[in-house]
Amino acid sequence: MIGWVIVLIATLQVGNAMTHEAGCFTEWLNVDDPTGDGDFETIAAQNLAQPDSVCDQPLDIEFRPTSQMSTSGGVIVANPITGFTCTNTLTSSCLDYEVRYLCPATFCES
Ligand SMILES: [Ca+2]
Repeated sequence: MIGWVIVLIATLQVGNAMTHEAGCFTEWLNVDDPTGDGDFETIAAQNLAQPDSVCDQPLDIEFRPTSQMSTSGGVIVANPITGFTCTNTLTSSCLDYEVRYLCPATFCES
């Protein structure tokens, strides 16, 4: 039984790796800063600032703070469908983040 579980996990990991190899990441993107309500790096905001800079259906999203500061506050939500948001709270503020998206190979070649 344990052997079957290991085989299944290995198969899923290989599948994900192959999917990623088929695409490419965009540049690191940063269209907002954390002043006001927070840092809102959404796909809609990005495409407004730079049309067609993000593919229609990203496969994945990565985000990182632009500074080396280790303490990060706010409430972070990130997904490849809408993008990234960090919302300031009464007690903790967001860092400035940048994001990039993994896009399908068809987008990379265009
Ligand atoms: Ca930002």
